[in-house]
Amino acid sequence: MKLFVYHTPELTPTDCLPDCAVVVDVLRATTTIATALNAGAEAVQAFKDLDELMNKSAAWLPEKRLRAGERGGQKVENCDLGNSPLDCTPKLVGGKRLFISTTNGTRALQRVEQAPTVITAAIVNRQAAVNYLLKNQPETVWIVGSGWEGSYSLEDTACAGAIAMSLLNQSSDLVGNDEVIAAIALYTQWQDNLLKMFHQCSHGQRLLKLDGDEDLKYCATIDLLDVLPIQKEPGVF
Ligand code: 3SL
Repeated sequence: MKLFVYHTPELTPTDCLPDCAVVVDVLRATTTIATALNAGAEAVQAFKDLDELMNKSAAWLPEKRLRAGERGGQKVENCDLGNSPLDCTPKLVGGKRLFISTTNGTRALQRVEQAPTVITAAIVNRQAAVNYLLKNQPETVWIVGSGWEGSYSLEDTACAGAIAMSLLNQSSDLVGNDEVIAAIALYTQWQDNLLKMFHQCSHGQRLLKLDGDEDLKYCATIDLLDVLPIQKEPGVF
């Protein structure tokens, strides 16, 4: 396995794709996706574009769908939900398809959706992602952080480091770019206090201003969920 970390979707090569892409948006899209599937959602379907989300989801019975829309950290008008993973309870999402569009996470998903395998990871399901990679041994793996509107997000790279560190314990021969080593160094520095990191990083601060304290706590809980979102068709997990 050769592992590459890219801090943002914009930094990924444009002339190739990996055998497996791991998309990370710790705050909060990939945490929400894992939580919704763990709570029994029938599927999660991700859209970069809100109008497309509205059009596609209109074909579903209202009682079988939920529309989750977030822009700038806030719920989009006319959607049932924003992007808080804590809203994804079994009672609310069980048996339903979650149609979701977020500022950065769903854009990152779209960037790599043509890769043969696409999975999503966050701190809450880090071990499930590691287990999948160890079991399936894809030749090339990209971990792609979602960032914020094209710029770097500390928490996504820390999650990439959490995954890479666990993989590196099994094989010393997997480093594909220097970002892997940097991500591991970042995670090593903060692993005992991810919540403190989330309180300091720019998107964490943005969410705190929007009363996101409980979301940050939840998103910082390592290996909470044994669930792995795997793309079944472009955008659908
Ligand atoms: O940018 C995104 O995709 C979101 O996860 C941002 S937020 O955490 O919902 O504000």
